[in-house]
Amino acid sequence: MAFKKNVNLSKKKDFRVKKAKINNNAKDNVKRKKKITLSSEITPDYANEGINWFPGHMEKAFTEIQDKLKSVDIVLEIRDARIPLASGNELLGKSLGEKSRLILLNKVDLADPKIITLWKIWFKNQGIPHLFINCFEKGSFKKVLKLTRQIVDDKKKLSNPDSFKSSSQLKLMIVGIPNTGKSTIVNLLANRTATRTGDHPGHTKSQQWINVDNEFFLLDTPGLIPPDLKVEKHKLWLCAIHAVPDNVLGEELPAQLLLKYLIEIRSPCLLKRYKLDSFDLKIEEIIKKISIFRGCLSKNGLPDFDRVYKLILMDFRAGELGKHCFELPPEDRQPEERRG
Ligand SMILES: Nc1nc2c(ncn2[C@@H]2O[C@H](COP(=O)(O)OP(=O)(O)OP(=O)(O)O)[C@@H](O)[C@H]2O)c(=O)[nH]1
Ligand SMILES: [Mg+2]
Repeated sequence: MAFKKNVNLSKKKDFRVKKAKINNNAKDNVKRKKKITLSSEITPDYANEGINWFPGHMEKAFTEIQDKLKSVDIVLEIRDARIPLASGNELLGKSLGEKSRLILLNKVDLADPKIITLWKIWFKNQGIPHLFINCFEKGSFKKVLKLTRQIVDDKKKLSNPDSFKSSSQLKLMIVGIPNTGKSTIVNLLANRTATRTGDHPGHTKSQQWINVDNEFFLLDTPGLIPPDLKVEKHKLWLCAIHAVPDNVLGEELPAQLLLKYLIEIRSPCLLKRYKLDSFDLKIEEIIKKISIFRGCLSKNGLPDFDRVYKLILMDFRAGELGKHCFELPPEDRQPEERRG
């Protein structure tokens, strides 16, 4: 409880400063778009200091989650398998205290299978209860409920070995950053359309209880961005996977980072998707070629950057640019990457 008070106090103070910056921030975003020129090296300028990554409705949702914590048996934290750590929420994690937690790393169909193998080893070595899942594989959801019950039972057994009895009803709270598939998972667990889903962050606006055969009670919650986002690269990945609405930062920086990454790893999907014949071009040349190929040109024949960046992000989110993981487990990272 003391933790909750401290968090709220410091956040409220932060909020007043940030709120004042939001309007200016929207204007800055527009200015930044107009200013774009192609230089020999496109370096994202991380001038996003004024952006409010944790708006008022998220603070409210966070408080509501904390209020409900004591009444649930276990928390299912949904993350994105493409960024297994950066899609977590440290503040939320800390606020769980002793509450049981199962981490579900969703959208594994969009993630690089080789890197997922490394992550599975990492999570296992850390002793963190987890499952890598994707919502198109309905079979995996029986496993989710079985493991959920097992975690709750194991904890009960430990604290009360002599009079242990498995509960006939379990209350599960589903939390996580926006657009990771929380509501889709709730519907799959319930085996019906019990809550609305949609491919844009912030779809779920309020908490909702869903009864599954009087055995499981699922609490769907609105997505939360970690309020203490520090690593610039993580902010951009969260935008690229669409956990953050595109109008917050704009499409330019996430799309450029994505392109740079695909060029760096020499992604065959990038060449195939846009009929490119080489990676050995300056990034602005590649953007130009994509714009020509996809008909994203403005009247003066130059790339229509807004459209081409939108299109690159759309293709990536639909899996058209291949399966990728942007984070490696800490021990597999290069020394200079280990902090990010
Ligand atoms: N490729 C892929 N897409 C998925 C998967 N799970 C969910 N989605 C899609 O992700 C989008 C977001 O799903 P939601 O269930 O609404 O996500 P949410 O976490 O509830 O989102 P908010 O309520 O906005 O926080 C939808 O378009 C889903 O179809 C998955 O395993 N793979
Ligand atoms: Mg939702």
